[in-house]
Amino acid sequence: MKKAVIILPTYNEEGSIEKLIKEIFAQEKQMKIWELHILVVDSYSKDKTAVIVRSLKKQYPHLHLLETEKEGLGKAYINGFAYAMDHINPFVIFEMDADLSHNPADLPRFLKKIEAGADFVVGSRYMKGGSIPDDWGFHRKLFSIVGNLIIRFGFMKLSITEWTNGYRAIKTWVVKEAFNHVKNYSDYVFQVAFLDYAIKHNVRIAEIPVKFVDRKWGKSKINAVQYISNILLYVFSNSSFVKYIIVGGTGFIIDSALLYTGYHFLRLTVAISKIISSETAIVSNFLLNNFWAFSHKKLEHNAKTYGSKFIVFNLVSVPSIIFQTVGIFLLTIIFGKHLFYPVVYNAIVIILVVIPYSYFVYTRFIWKDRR
Ligand SMILES: Nc1nc2c(ncn2[C@@H]2O[C@H](COP(=O)(O)OP(=O)(O)OP(=O)(O)O)[C@@H](O)[C@H]2O)c(=O)[nH]1
Ligand SMILES: [Mg+2]
Repeated sequence: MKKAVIILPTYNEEGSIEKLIKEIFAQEKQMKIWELHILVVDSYSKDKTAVIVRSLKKQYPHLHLLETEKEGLGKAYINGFAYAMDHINPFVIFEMDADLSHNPADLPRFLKKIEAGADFVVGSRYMKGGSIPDDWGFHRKLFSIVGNLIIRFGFMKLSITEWTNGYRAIKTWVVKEAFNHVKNYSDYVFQVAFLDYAIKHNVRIAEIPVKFVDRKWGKSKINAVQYISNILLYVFSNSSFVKYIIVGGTGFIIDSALLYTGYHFLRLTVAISKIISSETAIVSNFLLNNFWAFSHKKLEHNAKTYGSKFIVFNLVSVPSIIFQTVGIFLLTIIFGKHLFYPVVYNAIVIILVVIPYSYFVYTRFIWKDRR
């Protein structure tokens, strides 16, 4: 038998905890290879949550209770992970809300995905077959949907539809590896940080659809403003795509300044000015991308790999210079020479053609995933 531990973080969940524990253990009947354990991580609830769990422990030997300070959802999970690894030694660890928003009947489907080879299974409300409650108010729907979209586009990882829902099954080795990263995030943003870590370390991720139902009992513990600002801050400081845009912006300023100087002050031709400005921007972009934007995929530390990758970087940048030179030429024919010529035309070509092209080739040929 393989052990699966379902961690239930609780703060004042006396109205739902007993029903939830019974429903989870009832799922075990239809499981052949899994032994279920439940670990309730209670942050000294002011109601009877812990009292109820303690009395149920007599009936269920695989029910565990860990009591911790109230330091946020992420911290409760971190403490729960450490306890589960030390005392229960499971093969899989589940995250699950304790307010009956997550349906225990979904547990076998998570485990099927694990059996099929996934390391990290996400319960998604936004894929086909999943849902958020119809009766959520407009604001709540908007926050949830827009929040998830910002994260998906911020990380340019469109294949993952759900980042914030805390219904997940994760193999213990992944929890162990990610522990030092996620322990820095004590709040709800912990969920985003954990999935981000898993993606960057090539963990096999799978999604299954889940229907999220509203809590019928008790109060939400979420602070919306703090939650959203923490998520935005995380995306801005950890997304390669956002950093790539900033690096590109710096390169663009260097490129424009040199192009303008070459053409207007040094009286060089547009093509020569363009080659000088582009090559300088290429060097700056290579260094910034390598040591900052894609630093988690940084190349081996030696002159040989830097040298060969720099040559590849230059080669894949040649089409960009051609796109820009030809683009400026065509736009000049159509619209003539105007203020700041040729800088504005250069900018148009960069935004429409060069940025999407470069991101595509960089992530596929230079800072590609280590697999
Ligand atoms: N141990 C512990 N559990 C917490 C803490 N904050 C939230 N939780 C639990 O985490 C789970 C999710 O929190 P919720 O308040 O339901 O957040 P939500 O599901 O996003 O929002 P609602 O469904 O509207 O309540 C629930 O089981 C909470 O009891 C905490 O600081 N410590
Ligand atoms: Mg909830």
